[in-house]
Amino acid sequence: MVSLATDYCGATFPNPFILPSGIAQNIPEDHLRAEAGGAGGITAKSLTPEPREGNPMPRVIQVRIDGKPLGIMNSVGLKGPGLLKGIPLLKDLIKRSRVPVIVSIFGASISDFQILAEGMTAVKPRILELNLSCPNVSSEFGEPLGMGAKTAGTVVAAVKKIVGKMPVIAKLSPNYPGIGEIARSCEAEGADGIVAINTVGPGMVIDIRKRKPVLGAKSGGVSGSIIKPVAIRCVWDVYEAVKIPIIGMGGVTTVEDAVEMMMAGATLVGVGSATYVKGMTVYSELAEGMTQYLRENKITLSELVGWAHRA
Ligand code: RRO
Repeated sequence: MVSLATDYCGATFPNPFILPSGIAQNIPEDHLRAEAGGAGGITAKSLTPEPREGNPMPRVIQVRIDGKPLGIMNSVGLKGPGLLKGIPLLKDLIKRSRVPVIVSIFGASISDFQILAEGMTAVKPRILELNLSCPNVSSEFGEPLGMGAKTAGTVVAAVKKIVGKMPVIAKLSPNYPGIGEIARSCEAEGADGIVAINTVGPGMVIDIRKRKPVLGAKSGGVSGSIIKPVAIRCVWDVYEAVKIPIIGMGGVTTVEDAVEMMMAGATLVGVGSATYVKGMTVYSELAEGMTQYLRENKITLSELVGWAHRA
């Protein structure tokens, strides 16, 4: 019998298709809509130490190329309730969700991550994601934190010291040539998994009638179908570099995309931008399609993971 159940960092996901961080905004309502649509797991929007208003509107736009809707751009700017208000909301989300919840945190400095990690010892998520790669805000050093291998590893080590046995995974950026090297430094400092990739860019779209950029913040992270080849290559590189399991994401819309992502090395597959095009039921659609694919090809999900590396 075909099974889609997937173990990742000690948690069992009923299927490998999960909501990435940042797609759902309000905790818990928006997140639970993904579960209702069939998501096998949910990642909460990255939490920051202080509340944040986010960037000027519009923050999320569709990218059309040759008239076709091939991508999304966002410059949300980490809108969110901050740590104090976020803790009870996340506890409520974990209590109400029937699938594993991954909680995500973002800091602009090592000390921010330490403060957030302290808070997470009260929330007790199954898995803690460190967002080391938001393209829309800069660290105290003026660049996205985690761009360098050394910084990424230092953050992982600092957080692991605080959260003990809680599995910690690092979300990495494609906007740097050495994603494998960064993943390796995270693994060396105790990371239990890698998430690849965050959005590409930042990019920009200009409205030629208004003669100005469309996004309120002018530029933003690019996601959706147009970034899939970059995501596949990054997941490939990470798989070659580390032994810890990978959550692969970036442009997955169809079962074929998901199979490709798993063959590159992903154990779980994040599906985000596709929800803007297909709605939240994209998760159950993918689960049904994957069941059929596995049956027709007489293979298991775990055999798919990294297949292209062994071919
Ligand atoms: O909130 C955002 O603008 C954002 C985040 Br935290 C991120 O990690 N990736 C992204 O594209 N946008």
